[in-house]
Amino acid sequence: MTDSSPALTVIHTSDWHLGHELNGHDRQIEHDVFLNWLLEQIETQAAHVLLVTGDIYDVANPPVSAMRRLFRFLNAATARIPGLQVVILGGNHDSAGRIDLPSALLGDGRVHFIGSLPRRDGLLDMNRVLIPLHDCSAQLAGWLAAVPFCRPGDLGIYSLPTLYAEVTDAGMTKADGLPLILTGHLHVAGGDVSELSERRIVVGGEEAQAASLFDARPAYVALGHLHRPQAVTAATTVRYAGSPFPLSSTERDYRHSIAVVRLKPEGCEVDLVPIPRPVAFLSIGPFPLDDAVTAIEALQLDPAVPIERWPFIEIAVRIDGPEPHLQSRILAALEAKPVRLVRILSVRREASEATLDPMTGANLAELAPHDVFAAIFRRDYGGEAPPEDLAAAFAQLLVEAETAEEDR
Ligand SMILES: [Mn+2]
Repeated sequence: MTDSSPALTVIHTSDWHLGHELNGHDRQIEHDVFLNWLLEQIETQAAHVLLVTGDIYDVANPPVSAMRRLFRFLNAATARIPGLQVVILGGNHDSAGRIDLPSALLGDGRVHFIGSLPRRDGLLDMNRVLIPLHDCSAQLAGWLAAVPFCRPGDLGIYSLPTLYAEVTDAGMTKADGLPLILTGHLHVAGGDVSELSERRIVVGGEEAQAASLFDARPAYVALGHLHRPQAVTAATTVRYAGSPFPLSSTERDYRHSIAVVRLKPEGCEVDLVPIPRPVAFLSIGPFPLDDAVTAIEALQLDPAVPIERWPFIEIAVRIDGPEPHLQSRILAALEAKPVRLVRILSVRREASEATLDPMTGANLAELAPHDVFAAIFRRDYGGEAPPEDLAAAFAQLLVEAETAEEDR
């Protein structure tokens, strides 16, 4: 075949976290700017498919405003772009059942919600996992294998490797020479994890999956979960689309983008299109307290900007000992400034990553359950890390506790 016009153009985006709040500040303006921009991109890139790989909402029980925002966007997108197909997958922040819910209304239409792994009698329901994709002349032009985030209890007789092997086999058979897109919401080794906003995922005691889950046959593997847009080294093109904007201060330097994936007979081409950022993310320090206060006072900011667009700010203060007035002095300096505080970090002069003991960490919100478990084990029993079976039991318990909390 010599025709190099794309058979299919797919916009891959992820981790929208609709309903997100950053230290109590809402992100609705940023979501609106992103969704309006995305609508234009779908049109200008002449996309046939919009794919969102999980964490569409920030929490399992999202506010009505977040659900309304999604439904209005889908309505506008499908009305404005004739023939557009949309696939939305469940992530670990989402309630699988809540994501699945609209599919009862939508049936085999253009919008697909896959919150939980489609199953029938314990086995994968390939009729629902595999979604046909059509080009602008409504010709079948490819297939998409919809695999949402899988909790250990969702896998049944499968492991992730056997699940992906079976889905890839069935997808390749169905595709019969047309390109296959494989999807997932999981942490694949080699991906870059942000410190704060991606919850740890543990499957069978394993923190991250190997990129060998994906072989060379799919034309493109679309992943969600990590918020930094990035490629994963694997046998085929594997990408995290990343989130539309920073969801924690550790993500403020990411170059957020959407991936425009053009599938051609000879392979796939990916263009990253940077997402405009309507709200700036500032950071000061780490400085000694006096210098941090001076730096805040020196900020030149436009007072006419509406409050919902005020920049976010993180302040890092270097400390030698107790600083009882740290918080109040920083807050006082910020008072007259049109900025929204995300967090104040106290950085000890001597602190380094290697010597940081999770049990004496200053901030409870930043402790990971595994590290606390390992530290308590070391304290009480000395020396080594917890034995494998105990670690696996703890991992299982943690997943159950988190799942129970989310599904409430
Ligand atoms: Mn996630």
